[in-house]
Formats: sequence, C-alpha cells, structure tokens
Amino acid sequence: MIKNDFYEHAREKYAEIGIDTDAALKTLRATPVSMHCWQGDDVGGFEHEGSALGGGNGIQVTGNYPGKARTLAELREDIEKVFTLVPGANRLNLHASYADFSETGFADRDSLEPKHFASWIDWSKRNNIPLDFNSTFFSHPKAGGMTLSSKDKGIRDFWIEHAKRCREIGAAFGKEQGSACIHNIWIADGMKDIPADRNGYRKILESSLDEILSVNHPADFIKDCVESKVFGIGTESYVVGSHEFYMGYATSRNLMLTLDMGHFHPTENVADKISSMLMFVPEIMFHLSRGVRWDSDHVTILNDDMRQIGEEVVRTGKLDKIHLGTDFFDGSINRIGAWAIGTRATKKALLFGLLQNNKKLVEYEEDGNYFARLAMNELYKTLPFGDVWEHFCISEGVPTDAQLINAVADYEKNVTSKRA
Ligand code: RNT
Ligand code: ZN
Repeated sequence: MIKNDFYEHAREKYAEIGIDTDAALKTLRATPVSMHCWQGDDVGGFEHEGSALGGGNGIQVTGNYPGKARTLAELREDIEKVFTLVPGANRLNLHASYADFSETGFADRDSLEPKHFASWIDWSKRNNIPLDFNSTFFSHPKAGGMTLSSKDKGIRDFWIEHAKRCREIGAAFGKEQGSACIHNIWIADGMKDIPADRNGYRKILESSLDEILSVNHPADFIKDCVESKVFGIGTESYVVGSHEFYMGYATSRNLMLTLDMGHFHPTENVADKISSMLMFVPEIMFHLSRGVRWDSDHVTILNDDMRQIGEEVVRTGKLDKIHLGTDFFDGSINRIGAWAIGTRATKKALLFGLLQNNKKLVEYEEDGNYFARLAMNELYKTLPFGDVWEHFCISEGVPTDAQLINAVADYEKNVTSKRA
C-alpha cells in the first residue's frame, strides 16, 4: 500500500508537467526486450563437450566467476530464473552455437536444421518467450581467418551455407511463434595490420550476403539484419563489415541494420544514429551493451548513453520499427545478476524516454527557448522516476531494485554455487 502511495505521488508530479505515467507503463509493458542467451555461459555454446568461445577474432570474454551454465539444461534453468527478475514482455536471442544435438547427433554449422532447435521451440512455447536468432561465424575451426569475405571458396561457401541454414531455422521459429524472428549476421572478418586489398574482401562480402539473402522467406517469419563493428581485438586495422559497408548494404537492399553500442568510436553517439538510419533502412535492431574504452561488452546500465537511446527511441515515434536487444558478457560477476541488471536497465532506459513531455520540449526549441529545453531535460533526471519503475516491478511481480540483490543471492546459494 505504501508503495502505491509513492506511485500516486509520482503520477501527480509527472502529470503536473503533462506526462501520463500510466500510458508510459502500458507501452513499457508491451515492448519486448530480446535478451541474449550468451551471458550465461560466456558465449561458449554447447556444440560439443567443453565448447568455448574462440577460433576467431574480435570477440572476448574475461572473468571466471563460478557457477556458469555447463549444459543447455543449466542455461535454460538460468534464463528462466532471469525472466522472473525482468518485468514486462521479453524475447530470447539465440545463437546457432546453442543447437541441441541430444536427440539428433552432432551436425556441423553448414548442416544445421530446424530439428536441431526443436527443444528450443518447445521451450519458447512453454515459457511464452518468442525467439530471435544469430548465425554463428566464430568458435569454429573454419573461423580462424575470414568467413563470408574469405578468398577461399571452400571456406566462404561453408559459411554461406551456414547462414542459409540459420535463416531457415529463424523462419521456422517465426512460423511457430507467430511473430517474425530477427536473424542477425555479425562476422569478425578483418585484419590486425594494414590490408592491401580492402576493396576485394568487401566485394566478396557483398556477394556472399547477396547469395545468402537470395533465398526468400516470408517477412512475417523472419527479418534479417546486419551488424557492423569499428574494430576488434586482432582486427585493429581493418574490419570488412564496417559501419559504412553495412549502412550502404542495408540501405541498398532495404534490410534491417543492427547497432551495437560497443561497435563505434567511444565518442560517437549511437542514439543520434536512430533518426538518420530510420530514414533509409526499414527497421533497427539494437545490441545494447556498454563499451568501456573498447567493445568490452560490460553489463548494460542506466548511463547517459542508454538514457539517450531511450529518449531517441521514443522521440522518433517509430517504436514499432526499433527492436531492443541486449549483448554483453561479463564472466567476472554473478551471471544471472549481470543478465538481470542489463535487461532491466534497458527497460529503465525506455521508461526514461517515455516519461517525457516531448511536445513541450519541441515547443521550447521552436520558440528558441533553449534554456527551458535544457532545464526540462535536467528536471527529468530528478523526478520520482524510481517510484514509477518500482511500481512497475511490483505490479509485474518481479523484485524491486532493492530486492534484486537477495533474489540473485538466493539463486546463487541454491543453484549456481553447487555447480563444480
Ligand atoms: C561481437 C558482436 C556480436 C556478438 C554476439 C555473440 O562484437 O557484438 O553481436 O557479441 O553475436
Ligand atoms: Zn553485438
């Protein structure tokens, strides 16, 4: 009851400046966040005994906190736990390296089929969590160098076939769940030192992507997107799939673009890209992350970058064209807690954007009253935002921020700490 009093008070404070907190919460509740599956096992996947991230460039996990999921069953158990800690609608973003071979026997990446994900489809139905998907172009013997932009036809064809298979799997997800599966393509292809043939690899990547996407699947089942990167560890001098490459590619093919918060120069404002990109590409997928000095994939938190994302997502008025997903992997802290914090922070950022009077802000701007615009932006930071968030958590039956620590500690005590 006391909690509700706090919400009533917050509602009044926001209403005084023309903001409807009930309406904001309705939108927040209905807007899914596609949570990545790979925080729970440090991006290892479960293709074979002892699978681990590796065999390529551009992606790294640090930390060795005890209790990481060792099997698909443990990973699913952990994910189910996390979804009891995250309010509102959610989706799960899977990687191809999380196939389930227990009933079928092993299949290499170029031989994957929907049947290798049948147990995920069941899981999705049981938990009412729709699935998104990613081809996996790393952690594989054929991913030591270039993949889709390889000059070796055998290697290239292997990965083209992989992506085609993944699109089929994604389409199968979409068909089953009645909402399109977002299928993402990220490759690490690049070079440590100054390349001689920047152009050549990019031409090859273009034709590989065209080949992959030449197979048509209904748009109601699958939406494809491509993810750029500015540099990676081991690809400091050149990344084939740069932002310019994919921006041009997505624009010319009317394709979705994925914006990962860690894949730009640290001083670039990713939120500023939304309004530009949506003029030329149909939709945007986000990998919300937190780069610290580089694409370190720290746990997403409610920092200025994320608040600006929340604001811009709302201000463009195209929430239906923007898909919020997470992408971080910190192996140095409790992984369930990491997942919960990052996914909740994404929802908080959206709520922050929703709890603003944009009409008034635009009015001040058009009047040239930039002081008032700035003052209003400052005001948003100290309004009882936390009371609205807490009310949302309580009404969705998940822990408040203060309760989260114990909820995670209980699960650690009862479950993850028992893993050898
Ligand atoms: C890597 C990309 C990519 C991966 C996942 C696992 O830099 O961000 O999205 O993190 O596909
Ligand atoms: Zn990413």
